[in-house]
Amino acid sequence: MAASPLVYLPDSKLRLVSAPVERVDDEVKALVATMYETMYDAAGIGLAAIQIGVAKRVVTIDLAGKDEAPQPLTLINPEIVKASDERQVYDEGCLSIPDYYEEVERPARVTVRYLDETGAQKEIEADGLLAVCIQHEIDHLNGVLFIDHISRLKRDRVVKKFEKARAVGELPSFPRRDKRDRAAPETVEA
Ligand code: K1U
Ligand code: ZN
Repeated sequence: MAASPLVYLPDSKLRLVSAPVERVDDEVKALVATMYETMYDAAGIGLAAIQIGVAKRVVTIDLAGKDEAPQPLTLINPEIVKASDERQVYDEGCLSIPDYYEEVERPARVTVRYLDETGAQKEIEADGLLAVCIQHEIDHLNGVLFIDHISRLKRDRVVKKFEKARAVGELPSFPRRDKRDRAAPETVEA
């Protein structure tokens, strides 16, 4: 299975609300395989199907480091059923907004109900980076981007930069940053 091209800001597809998967059939399994190829190829820790142009509620995640065995987690039709009052902050990035990072505050722990790649219903309790990543990906399924959680000024600035770059058929460049580590999110004092 080959990787698919990524969809970048300001593509309007990123604002679509993705449709629930009715049945985990061979077509969905093929989509999941393509998503893992694309995510690993792009060195991401997560991917929503809409980021490759498919408006279905499918997410792939793998937080394993370069030297660790893969830990793929497939979430189909994920739903947050519980979120903590406690919050945490993480410097988020997005494969659809390359090389741009900004701090986002979200619930520190979430419980998520989903279907796995066999169609079985599961529940997972997540904290730390996994909680950040799951919430970031579920946002994608609802047409929400991490830049929607930052100030309007910063958001307008980054959107303009990507609009200008698209007009000349490029992606924008940002000041060079070290390759992201899997740093731990920081808890926010109440
Ligand atoms: O959905 C996506 O765009 C993938 C995104 C997931 C994500 C990263 C960081 C915080 C929240 C959600 C990425 O994988 S961006 C790649 C990246 O910058 C990164 C990779 C490893 C650790 C941290 C960030
Ligand atoms: Zn993203």
